[in-house]
Amino acid sequence: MSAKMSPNELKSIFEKYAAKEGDPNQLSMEELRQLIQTEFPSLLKGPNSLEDLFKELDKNGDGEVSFEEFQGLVNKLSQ
Ligand SMILES: [Ca+2]
Ligand SMILES: [Ca+2]
Repeated sequence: MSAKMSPNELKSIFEKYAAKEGDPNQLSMEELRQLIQTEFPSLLKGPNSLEDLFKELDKNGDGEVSFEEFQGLVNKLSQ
């Protein structure tokens, strides 16, 4: 596996955006949008829409993305 980011970098990015609104430990759709557009804009250039990405990351379907769920993004980044 060749993730470009260390777990610490990923964690600090997650916390920066997750704290913007609502639960500071969960990313809402809007927070994820800001995170992706700012940090990983290349993820939205392919066939994936933000909604597809959000649904894919939100494994338990509660409408928010936890840090554990967010780590699924690492797999996409290393593809
Ligand atoms: Ca939040
Ligand atoms: Ca979730």
